[in-house]
Amino acid sequence: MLRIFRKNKKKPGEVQDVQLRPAEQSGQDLLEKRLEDTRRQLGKRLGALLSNRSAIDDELLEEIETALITSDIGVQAALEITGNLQAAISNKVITQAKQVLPAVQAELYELIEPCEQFLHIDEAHRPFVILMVGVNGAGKTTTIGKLAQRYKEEGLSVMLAAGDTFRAAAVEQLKSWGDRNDVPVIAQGSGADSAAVVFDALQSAKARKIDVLIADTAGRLHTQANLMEELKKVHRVMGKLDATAPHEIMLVVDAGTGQNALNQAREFNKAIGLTGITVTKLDGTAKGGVLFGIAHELGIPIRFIGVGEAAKDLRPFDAGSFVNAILPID
Ligand SMILES: Nc1nc2c(ncn2[C@@H]2O[C@H](COP(=O)(O)OP(=O)(O)O)[C@@H](O)[C@H]2O)c(=O)[nH]1
Ligand SMILES: [Mg+2]
Repeated sequence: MLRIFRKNKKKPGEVQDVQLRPAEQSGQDLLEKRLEDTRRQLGKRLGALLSNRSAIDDELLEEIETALITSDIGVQAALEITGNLQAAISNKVITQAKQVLPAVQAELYELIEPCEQFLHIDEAHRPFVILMVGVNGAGKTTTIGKLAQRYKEEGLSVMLAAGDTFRAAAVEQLKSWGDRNDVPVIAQGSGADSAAVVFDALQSAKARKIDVLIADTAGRLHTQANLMEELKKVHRVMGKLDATAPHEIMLVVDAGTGQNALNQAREFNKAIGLTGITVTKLDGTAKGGVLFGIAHELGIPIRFIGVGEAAKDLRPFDAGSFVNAILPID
């Protein structure tokens, strides 16, 4: 059962509700199943800690802190949560052990809820340009394919730009997603200038009145500095055709890399400024807690989560269902 209900955060004139599809709304069981490893790491461990426990003492708080830290939530966020618990215990807001788990759940929700910001494809921008960045293997190209399918299903016209020109296979991979979804892919073959490919694609998307242009990029060049310079160049050339583009700079990180995902978010954000994050491969990892670390340190909107290989396994990030899936209270 869902214990946390989404608060109505909508301010007048502001559209920021997560738009979950019916299958996503009713797919809590499936989400729990896909997030099982993280749930075992965090939820079951905390549950075991707290069952048959009557006294709330310092030892308990320390054990909770350890459980949170080893769930990849990050030291800072874990300390903040246990600090708040300590305060609630001192103030007699929490007086019984059975109140602790719901309090942890509420803390986790409060921490991550600000990052629940749905990516709206703003009609004021046509094409709406999404620049995808992230290290090799994070899931960029796959996520682009899934997004292409999602937006097509919503009736939007989509175009893809094969901006990862560093690896020959990357262009082919993007083309096959394009073929599958009947979406045009602008490419120039491997070794081409990434910025030139993206420039061409944006020009073509404008001429064809495409709704959404999604640009793939390389995840590794000869050095990290080279990569960041290339991404800045891609950004710059887009600006020559549309001063407001890109409208989203989305980092893709693999949850399974744990604290490295947080490092990547930090580095990419510093170099090029991120407007959103997608966290992939939450199925098959116990490190899903890293979302809280990202939320705590960077506060960047978490747009989507990837919980499997299929297109439908890319879900808009919804804080309530995520927290309920990894730390259910029954
Ligand atoms: N299980 C699972 N695999 C994923 C997910 N997202 C991506 N992958 C896989 O991760 C691998 C690398 O993805 P790719 O898109 O090529 O990464 P890129 O180098 O960043 O473009 C592929 O085998 C994908 O199928 C996910 O959410 N769950
Ligand atoms: Mg790729």
